[in-house]
Amino acid sequence: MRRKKKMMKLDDVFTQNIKTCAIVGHVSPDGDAVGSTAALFLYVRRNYPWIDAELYLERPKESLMFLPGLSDAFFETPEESTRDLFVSCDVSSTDRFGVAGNLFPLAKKTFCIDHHVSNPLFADINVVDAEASSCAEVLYGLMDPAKIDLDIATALYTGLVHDSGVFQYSNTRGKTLRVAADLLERGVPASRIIDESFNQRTMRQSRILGKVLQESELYMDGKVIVGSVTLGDMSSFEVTKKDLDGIVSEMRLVQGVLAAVFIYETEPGVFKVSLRSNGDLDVSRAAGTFGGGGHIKAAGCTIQGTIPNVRRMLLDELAKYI
Ligand SMILES: [Mn+2]
Repeated sequence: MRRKKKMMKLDDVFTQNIKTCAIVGHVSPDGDAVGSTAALFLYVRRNYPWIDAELYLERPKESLMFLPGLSDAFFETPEESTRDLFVSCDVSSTDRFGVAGNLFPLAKKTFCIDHHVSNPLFADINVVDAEASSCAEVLYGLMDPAKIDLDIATALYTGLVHDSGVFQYSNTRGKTLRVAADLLERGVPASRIIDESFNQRTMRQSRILGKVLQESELYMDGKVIVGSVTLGDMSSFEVTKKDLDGIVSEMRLVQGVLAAVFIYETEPGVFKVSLRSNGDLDVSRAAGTFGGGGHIKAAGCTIQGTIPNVRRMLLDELAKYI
């Protein structure tokens, strides 16, 4: 007789043997990385009081700093020492840990909670659901519903909202909405989270968005849109790379576009590329060719060169799938 395998829960991992735990999100943390790590951090602190839990993130953008738990987070690289457990949320590979990657090889046990299709299952315990909208959605499934308080619900809801584009991207499934409904019923201030952490832009962010949209160009009979920002642009618009979030999603909305490519310079001659797709085109394949990764419809990579040759390399790669 085959016994039904019991679903793994956080209670199975955070046992009495775990005394120290580092929780880590990905580089340039977005709403899902910040929301899911903050939710897990609070959950561990409040439910496993014998565990010394630490949250490590690169400093999130200001609009996410309202999240409960962040006032106790560390934004700098810790001294190397062993933790009983190292947990990553929303991190697709071991080179994307952000400030506390140095703790990963030293940890006694590692635990990966994620939803990236490209995740190679790098930890001792891996819970990776590529169908989930967000890491927050995966994490919710691991939690005991009775232990989700309003702060934890707020952090989870923020992760859901950001990675699903307020439940509009195609990664939004029935389960995403059922999780959101449950969190809403727990009293999460949903419209405030959506407006203040997702929809609103500073004037500078609006202006750089306008510049990119104004100057972006169509290729391959209008199937690919490409836009870019140099370090020079960033300094003249007085913005940092955190202010460029959401630009590629706006580019994607142009009619007829199958793929949007947004190229921005992070240091002289080094370009981060954000890719978005409409329809079935798999941009994580294109990103993977250049050593990056992500999801089918949202991926990224880093390429060295100049804007014209980075653009050419990406267009040549995308032409193989279009
Ligand atoms: Mn995510």
